[in-house]
Amino acid sequence: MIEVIERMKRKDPYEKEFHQAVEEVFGTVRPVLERYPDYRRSAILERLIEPERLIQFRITWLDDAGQVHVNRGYRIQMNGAIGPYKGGLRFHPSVNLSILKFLAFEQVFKNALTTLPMGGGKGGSDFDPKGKSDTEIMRFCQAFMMELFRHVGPDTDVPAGDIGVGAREIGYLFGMYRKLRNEFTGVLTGKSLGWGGSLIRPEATGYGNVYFASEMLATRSDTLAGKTCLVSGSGNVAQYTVEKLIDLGAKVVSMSDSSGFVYDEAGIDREKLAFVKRLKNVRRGRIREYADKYPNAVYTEADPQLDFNPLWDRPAQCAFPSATQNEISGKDAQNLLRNGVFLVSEGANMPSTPDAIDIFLANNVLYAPGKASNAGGVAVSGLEMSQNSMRLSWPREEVDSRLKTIMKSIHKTCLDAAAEYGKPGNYLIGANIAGFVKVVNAMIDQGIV
Ligand code: NDP
Ligand code: 2IT
Repeated sequence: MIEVIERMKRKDPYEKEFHQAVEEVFGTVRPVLERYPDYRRSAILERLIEPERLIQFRITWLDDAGQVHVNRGYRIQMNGAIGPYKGGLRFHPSVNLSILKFLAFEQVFKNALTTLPMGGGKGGSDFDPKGKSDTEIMRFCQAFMMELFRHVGPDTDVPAGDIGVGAREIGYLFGMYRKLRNEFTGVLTGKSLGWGGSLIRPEATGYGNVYFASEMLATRSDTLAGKTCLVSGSGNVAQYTVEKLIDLGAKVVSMSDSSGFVYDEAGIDREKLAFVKRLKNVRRGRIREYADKYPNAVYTEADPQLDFNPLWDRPAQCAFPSATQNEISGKDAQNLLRNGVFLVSEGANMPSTPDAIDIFLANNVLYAPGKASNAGGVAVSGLEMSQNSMRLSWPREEVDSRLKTIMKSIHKTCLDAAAEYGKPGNYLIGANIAGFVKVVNAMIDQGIV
């Protein structure tokens, strides 16, 4: 185990996020390796950290002023043992191989937990959508798909959204795929409703995370009603997390973007959330405008000099990080505890640093790792694939009820695996072990490939 990790670090020394994700999973599966010595003979760890296929390509596109730009595009087909590769595309200037490999690695275990037949993949580009016109976004998406189309397909690899990729981008990507292949198939999920999308897909990650948090609270005979909640981010995941928290009677007091955060002590109600949705999804503005519109809210600009985020230093009981990786440091975790937070349910992928996780676990916090709590998004993507294959669409209630059932099942799977391995209540260990065992057994069944 240690040798595998050291070799990985020597080979790709700059892939810090990937190392972090691998160490988090491998740090918890030692008892499984001890129970099944066959896993070692099959070089399972080495195989899990080596992508089955890694595609990197040049994207050349023209801006509105006639200037040509070059970006890097990627698709990582990490592990296909239990189904076609499945996972989002991220468009953000920070995108690099390390970030996409960490996301693809997490996706493998997350998808296994959903109970649906999906392997793990991830992709994206270092393209920055901020400030780009709609036609520039379209041209970029088309240029991206002009290369990606030869590597994906409904039975091969099915991308979806992630940071910077929402319904608009999926539309442009799909249009180019359909043109190049001359076929209308479920090659992408997160499509619009009128042409193959699933009801509840936009809501699924946020709703699913809140369903998961409700399940965790139920183990302590508690509910979300009346709880004060901190939410970070103001994109897809954050918006629908806030929506479901409001539905269940919780009070949400914060949202953020990369420029700063708003703290609204009175609570973000439905009307204020509708404002945020318009601001972010239509006008594509900044969260600071919330405080202009609702002057009782306080806006705090992000300060890169600080080693903590003041958003996590406000009185609350529950926290739902829903922006990006490593957004909760050890110091933030201490602040959360001091402020009364006893539940942290991750909407983002790997938002808590290893130090923060250690602090949560040492203090009996109900801590849900993203690969369990944010799996609702990809789960409903899986349901979108099923509907596309059957050429029909399920009503809203049906998809929502399936999402709830899946989140409950993931919750139970985590608790059962944690208990089986002597760590009752530890969702991190439960999620890692359950996902790992499922994928590894499929790999072993399929031989040395
Ligand atoms: P969006 O692009 O819709 O929203 C992202 C939000 O996070 C924005 O408010 C953005 O602010 C903020 N953000 C992004 N990067 C940073 C950063 N480096 N520092 C501070 N804030 C940042 O993405 P999603 O809501 O889809 O994704 C949010 C998280 O959830 C990601 O970790 C993603 O991997 C994860 N996730 C998403 C799923 C989905 O179905 N969409 C499923 C499961 C997990 P700004 O606009 O200023 O960049
Ligand atoms: O991180 C994730 O699970 C996603 N971005 C959603 C992936 C998907 O295929 O719906």
